[in-house]
Amino acid sequence: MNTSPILLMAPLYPPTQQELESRWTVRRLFESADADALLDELAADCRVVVTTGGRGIDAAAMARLPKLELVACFGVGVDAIDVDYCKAHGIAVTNTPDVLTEDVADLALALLLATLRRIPAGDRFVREGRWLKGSMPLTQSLQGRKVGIVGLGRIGMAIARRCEAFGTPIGWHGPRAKPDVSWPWFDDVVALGRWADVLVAACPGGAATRGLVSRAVLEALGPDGVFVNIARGSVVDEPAMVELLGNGKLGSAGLDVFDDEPNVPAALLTMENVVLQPHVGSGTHPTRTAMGRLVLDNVAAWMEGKPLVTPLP
Ligand code: 8YV
Repeated sequence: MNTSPILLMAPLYPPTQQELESRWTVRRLFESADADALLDELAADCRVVVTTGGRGIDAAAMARLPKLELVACFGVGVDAIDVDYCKAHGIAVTNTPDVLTEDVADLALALLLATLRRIPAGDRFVREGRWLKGSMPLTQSLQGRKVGIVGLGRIGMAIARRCEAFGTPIGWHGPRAKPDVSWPWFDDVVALGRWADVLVAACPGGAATRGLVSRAVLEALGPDGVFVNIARGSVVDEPAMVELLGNGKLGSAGLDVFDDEPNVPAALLTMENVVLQPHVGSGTHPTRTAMGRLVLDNVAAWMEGKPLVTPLP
């Protein structure tokens, strides 16, 4: 049995963390008063790091752990992990694909409908007794609107399937066309923004997609356009988005992710045309349980010298 201590970078879903800590020796970096000292102490024998999609781990920290062999991520997005460093140093990375796809896609549609139909505003309207004095102003509709999806991976596909059920035309952008997908592919995101009435970001984060939903894309989406982001805050030019939402050049937005979480640009907090969520796409008990199971199974596989369950290719 391998007794290598595990470095835990951030708190996990509590039942997952509890099981991790009951099965192996776990050191919590996030509670350590002296992170440098902990890294020094673990340098000689730490072979496994467990982290979250948000926290990740950078090259500087990994360089302090020369025996590192596995980074197990609680989350599908690995943009906060320096994967290039891992590749160069033979460190395996695992993530939690598939198990969160449907919940994240559900939240994308929930945000889309909540934004178009002003559901949080309607809720406030009832609670504050304003209905007793008159009707709520009418809203936009999803019907008859074209949905553009940026990133047609597992989550993007699940969003597209849901949109088909709503009867909306679908277009998409990704790095390359897919022969088995019949929805129109746009090689240019600005062209997709011009075509679409609603744009949903569902692509991975990281350097390759930073600012992909640019000012020009948002301007193309226009004053009646809706932007939904369940991907990463980094994929959109956030300052431009805030400015355009404020001056009416972009209609509205439903946002689950931000560039500097948990900090949200202050201007968004007072906008009526925005629906905000605290990065909860995968935040349901069943999905977090399944994500935790994958993390635990990957760590167990590594500890027992077996093939990893969900390694990055
Ligand atoms: C989580 C996520 O919020 O899977 C991802 O990439 O962004 C989310 O599921 C996060 O990783 C959990 O800490």
